[in-house]
Amino acid sequence: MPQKPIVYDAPTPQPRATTVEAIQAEILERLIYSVGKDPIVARPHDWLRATILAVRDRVMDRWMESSRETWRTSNKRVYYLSLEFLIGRLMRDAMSNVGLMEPVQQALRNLDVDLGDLINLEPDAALGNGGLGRLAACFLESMSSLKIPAYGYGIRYVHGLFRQEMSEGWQVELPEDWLAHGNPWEFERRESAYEVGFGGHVEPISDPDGEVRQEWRPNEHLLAVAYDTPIVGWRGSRVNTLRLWSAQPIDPILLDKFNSGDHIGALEESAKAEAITRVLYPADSTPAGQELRLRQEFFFSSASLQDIIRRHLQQYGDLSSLPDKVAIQLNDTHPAISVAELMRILVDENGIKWADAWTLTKGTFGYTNHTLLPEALESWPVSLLERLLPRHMQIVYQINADILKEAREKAGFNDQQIANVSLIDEHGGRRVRMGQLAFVGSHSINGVSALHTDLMKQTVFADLHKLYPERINNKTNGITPRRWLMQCNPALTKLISERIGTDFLDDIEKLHALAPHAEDPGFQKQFAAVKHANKERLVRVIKDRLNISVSPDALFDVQIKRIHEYKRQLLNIIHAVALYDEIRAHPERTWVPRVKIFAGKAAPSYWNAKLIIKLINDVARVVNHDPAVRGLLKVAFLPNYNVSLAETIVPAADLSEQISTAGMEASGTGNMKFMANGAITIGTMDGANVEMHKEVGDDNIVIFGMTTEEVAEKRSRSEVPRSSIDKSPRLREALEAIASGVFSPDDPNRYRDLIGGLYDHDWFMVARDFDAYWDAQVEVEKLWTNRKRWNAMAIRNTANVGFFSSDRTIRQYAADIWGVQTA
Ligand code: 26W
Repeated sequence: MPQKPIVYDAPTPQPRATTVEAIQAEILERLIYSVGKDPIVARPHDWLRATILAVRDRVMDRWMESSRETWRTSNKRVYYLSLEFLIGRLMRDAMSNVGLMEPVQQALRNLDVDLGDLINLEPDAALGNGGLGRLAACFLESMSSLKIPAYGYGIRYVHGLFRQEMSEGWQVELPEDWLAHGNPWEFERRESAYEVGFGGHVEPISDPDGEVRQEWRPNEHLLAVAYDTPIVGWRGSRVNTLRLWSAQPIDPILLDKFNSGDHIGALEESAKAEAITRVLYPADSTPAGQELRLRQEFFFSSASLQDIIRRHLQQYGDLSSLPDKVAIQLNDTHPAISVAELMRILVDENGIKWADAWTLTKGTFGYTNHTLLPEALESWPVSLLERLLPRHMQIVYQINADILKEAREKAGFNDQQIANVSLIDEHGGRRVRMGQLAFVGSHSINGVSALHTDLMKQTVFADLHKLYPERINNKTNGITPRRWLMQCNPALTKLISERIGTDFLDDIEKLHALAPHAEDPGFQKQFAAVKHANKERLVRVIKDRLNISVSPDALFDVQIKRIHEYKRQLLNIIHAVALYDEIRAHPERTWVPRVKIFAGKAAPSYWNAKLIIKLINDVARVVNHDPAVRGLLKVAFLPNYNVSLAETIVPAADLSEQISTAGMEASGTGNMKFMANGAITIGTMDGANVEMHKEVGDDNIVIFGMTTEEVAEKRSRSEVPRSSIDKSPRLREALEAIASGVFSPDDPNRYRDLIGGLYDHDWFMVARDFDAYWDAQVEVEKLWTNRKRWNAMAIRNTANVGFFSSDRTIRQYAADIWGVQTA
């Protein structure tokens, strides 16, 4: 059938009514006609599905209108390529952003269903590990809110980040199954499917005009099928698309193979195709280094680029306008192979000259770096690339030849500098460095906090920065205030609205108007009452999940994030042990009651991180049950940290632990979420803490510890850390207690090596920062005891969080990197 021309200014569907009656009727209708359930027997999951479908209907018209508008106006589109999107739950976000919370709640109440119960039933879409994935989710929401025509592209993992359970205090990983009840948010787009190839060989083809071009002939093919999810902006201003790819065999039943009698072979091949999008790699700092991971990276890069090019050609008919109409942001190096794939598409498939293609490529890509940890920088063996992506390997070599020539000619680099900018790492087996590839293929390379960007220029990319001094720029991370303030803390949002009006809902910088109320005793009382109520809620969660009783009047001292040695949960738990010793040694003193709350997952293969979880639980068991402590100190490790748990913990925190070894946390974004919700930060001068300190002022944050320079200096002089332990009896006693098995009588040697590392090299400066940390905690207790002072600080933290909104971050990306307008 010939395609009819599309008329983009045809009227969009009539928006659905948003009255309680209309919503109630539609939830019932959806329950009966879409879910197929009689209301008298419907289960909570059926109601959830029906409600999501009714809410979804109320964003469809805006979704279609948003997409039509981009076609009509020919505005530039932004594509955010990320192997991770840590979305969490979507229903409350969507309802709240289109203003449906109240009518839906009432409609459900009329049907005798509790909205809160349904919200808690929705599975978390945990298609990410941590900060990088959650940032991608916050960015999507901000891009919609700022009316940027944007798409998120990623993978529809069947199993997201593993579910964490505790077995005798050890982390156990269980498969996560977010799709078990189906996913009412997504639309499968069978028509948007692309072939992705692997392996095979490259064939030189002579064109009639004598030109030789290369043609990649893969020997393995599979299908990338699109699944679309609407991403609703604040006040429904715009609805963008998150397009996630699922891998399927080209011929789903492999009929030929099956019919020829090779039943097992047919099934194996189909399972192999689907394996690509089956699970998320659960490591957030060490590259998996496995072929399947590279397949994931290429699979989603290739499908996304094919989709982008198809859309561009459909609208503009020609690729020379690509950088004017398309901006592609690479979220870390995970999609970096896109640089070679776009070159292949331009040169091999569209006959564009190499030099022109390179200009188009650089004009189109931007690359964000999220970590400096040397072990986290991705590289792939040349041999693997040659086998899996032979044409891309050739392209990488050709790009590299051009870069090395420039380095020699333009910059006059010496051999070492040339080796540093090379895309090929020649040490220990030849490997392609994906950071270098992403860098040279992009017109913009950004870090995620001011400090991190400076360090990028000085360390990993020092020589590339010399070669291309205009490219590196900073874009300090942000968080969406919709999810991380308005939705997770409605009571605080209401209180703020009553005090300064509702302007801040649309422009979070307006929270500055709160600052003059910081010392107001009446406002302080209300602010503290909201915090107290949030703490009571968390008290119940701790009781339900851990059977630990804690008082909402205690100081809630919180560290929630991935478990990693550089994040120094170990420093925090050693502090707990030292505090435990002191409380028992000095029962006559007045102690500030404190609850240390931890949550976070460890990479399954990261032994020390898992051991630190066990240590926290071992310390908790002893401390929580020791009558000599009189409940003054409690330790709670909440299992299965995810976005939803964060939404419960963050509003209830008094103290936010951001204590990474200076120079190692690229930015941090949890720190910003706590700040928004009026917690005081205890932190090092690392990542975005540096900018938080600047925004909130020295009096409203507790900073301690070695600076980046001091850490570097100590590491370079292989000084023995033992002296800092010998100098500190408090630290020594705590370490000896842990190492000698006081908390692990069943296995007294369990922590010997972990603690031994602190005496030996102390790479993360746990021992050398301990005394400063202890003193900072004493300072915290002093501030807490002066509750007026504390409350004023808390209010000032909320008042000054505006800078850390992802709306600000996205405005900067839009203006400086993408060249697109924002609302
Ligand atoms: C290849 C294995 C791998 C996977 C993920 C290596 C590294 C990563 C990420 C880059 C880790 C990550 O999530 N980084 C975090 O990114 C956040 C958003 O920019 C920052 O706030 C955190 O400081 C940074 O650790």
